Amino acid sequence: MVGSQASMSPKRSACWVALAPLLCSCALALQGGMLFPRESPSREVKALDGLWRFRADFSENRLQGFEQQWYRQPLREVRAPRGVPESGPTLDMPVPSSFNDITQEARLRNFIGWVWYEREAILPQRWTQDMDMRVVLRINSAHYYAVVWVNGIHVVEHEGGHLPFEADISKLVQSGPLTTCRVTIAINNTLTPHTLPPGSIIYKADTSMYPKGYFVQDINFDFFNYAGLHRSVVLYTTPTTYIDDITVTTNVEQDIGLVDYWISVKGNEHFQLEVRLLDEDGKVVAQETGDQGQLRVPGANLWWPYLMHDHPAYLYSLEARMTTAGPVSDFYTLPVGIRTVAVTESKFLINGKPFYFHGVNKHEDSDIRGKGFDWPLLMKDFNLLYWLGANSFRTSHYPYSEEVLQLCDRYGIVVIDECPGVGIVLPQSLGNESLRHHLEVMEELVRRDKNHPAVVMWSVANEPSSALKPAGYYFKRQLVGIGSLSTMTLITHTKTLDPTRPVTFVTNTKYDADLGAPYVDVICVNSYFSWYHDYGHLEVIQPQLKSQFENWYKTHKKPVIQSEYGAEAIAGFHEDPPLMFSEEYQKALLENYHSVFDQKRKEYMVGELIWNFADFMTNQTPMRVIGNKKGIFTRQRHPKNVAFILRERYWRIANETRHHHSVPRTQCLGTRPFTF
Ligand code: GCB
Repeated sequence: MVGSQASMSPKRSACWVALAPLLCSCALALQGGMLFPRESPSREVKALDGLWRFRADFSENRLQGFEQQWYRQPLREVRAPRGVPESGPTLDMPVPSSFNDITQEARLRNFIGWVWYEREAILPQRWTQDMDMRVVLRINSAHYYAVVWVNGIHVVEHEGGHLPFEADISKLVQSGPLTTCRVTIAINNTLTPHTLPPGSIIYKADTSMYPKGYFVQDINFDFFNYAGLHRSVVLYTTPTTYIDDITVTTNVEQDIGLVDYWISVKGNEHFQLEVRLLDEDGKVVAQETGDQGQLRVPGANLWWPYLMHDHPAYLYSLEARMTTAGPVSDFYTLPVGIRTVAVTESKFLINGKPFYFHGVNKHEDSDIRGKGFDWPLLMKDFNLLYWLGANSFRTSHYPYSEEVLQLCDRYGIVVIDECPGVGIVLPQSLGNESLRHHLEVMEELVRRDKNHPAVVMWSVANEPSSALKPAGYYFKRQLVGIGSLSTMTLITHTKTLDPTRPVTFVTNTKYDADLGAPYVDVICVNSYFSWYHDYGHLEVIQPQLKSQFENWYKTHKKPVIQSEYGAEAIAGFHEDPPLMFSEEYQKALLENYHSVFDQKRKEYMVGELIWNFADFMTNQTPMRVIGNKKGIFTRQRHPKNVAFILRERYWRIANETRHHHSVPRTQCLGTRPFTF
């Protein structure tokens, strides 16, 4: 890669500087909610999916787009001033999708720096004329740093590639006789030691070996750094007085389901709120008024995980109706699952019953689309999870799209919701600057996902260098200096944001060296015996795995999840006796793990999550053959032999642990009315 730097625009650095005091004080309360844009009698949604104009800024400093203000006029009309070379024509780029694998250009696949997306949106007339209407632009995922303009006016910036952000653009679109608006989004995929995930730009200054200005993006995580608009960009409307956020927590007292709710309304202090809870037949089972309260549901149908109950994933609908003295009213409907989560010294409990995670780790990853959201892929994956008898997954190693979590709620797939804290290995990535950003990301994640019954635990990181001295402070749980938010570190902060769910991070540090483990609720351990060490020696797995479990449990007296284990197999490679990379080796490795799991799950082991659900793309390295091949399915979702082993196992475990409860109804999944 040639270029003097991949750095952000001057504007971008200015933005980070401006954020510093705010983040320093850790007064992180985000402004406003982030309710998923849903249609209702008072709200319209318009997705801007499809082809966008796209231009990567290949200029040496990557700043030509800012210097020439590409946002000021339609991208296709940009004419470089005399003497300055054109940065190239625009391409048609699909949204949602990563841009990397769409063209045949190697330099675009590996591009580091700013890329520009642009499209026009046609606005219904009432959106531009009705002054009682808000028009909001929402970007569901732009990886990694994004700057957004509407009709050439800067409206919002956002750091972080996996969580949504919004701008109220009502004033812009209601200020003249407009029927269209032009949305321009500049996105920079550069990762630094303080981004999440972190990375470093390495400049190769030796001109005898590299072209002038050569640099590469170094990363410490094992998946390709796909970039672009990975999820939908939408425009949606609300009334000017509107339901801004809803928080729901649930509990159960005997057979009474308790739904506590808090609703925040913006735009006017004078409003009335009516809240109704409807069952799956549309019958009102509880109602309340006011912006907070408790809905009581006698004989409640609880939300149970898949395979734990005859009618898993029961969802109620919470309908909030806000009215004002004037003509304005707003309606929002939120799916609600009533369930409890608790952790004891050796158990993970859902609705008071022991829950065993038999599931997978996933990635948002597929051919051509990269990390782009895709409904057919998503449905295929859920069908495979059901086929497999998997009841859970971890969103390794970043928050997945909201549609994924909505399907988990609806299908009863339990989720460990992980933030993008992966590859935190350099000491500077455990410093205050990184911590501040990490706290903010957790705040954005909890704000987005707090109401999903499927989400039962937060994971604040994957395999950080938790033996390094600063890790103790970074992950800490206690409040140092009462009353001062600024002293809350990662786990405390997350627990304060959401006191209803356990918090963990996933470790590969030794049990007696891990400085973060004392603060987690559940120990999640990754290990690759007979793969990354003792290669080829399957016979070491059982003794090593036994000591792993015994040491962790003895030290911490907390339930343990095997959060990753696995082996690479290239589909169709066969060897007997088993050799590494053959399907037989993958199978034998798993069987050795399983025999230890079967002993330990009688004690304090509460889950096993295979690495990985499917093969996925990584950076090119001598360790990877066109990506990581530890999938039990190929990247195209074809089963390897081991998928059948796991399927047999998961169904057996499910049948052993299945609970029968008194709710007699049965209903086919997929037949209920389903609104996004
Ligand atoms: C790990 C990481 C995961 C990798 C996996 C592997 O421990 O958490 O991101 O892909 O190992 O296959 O090396």
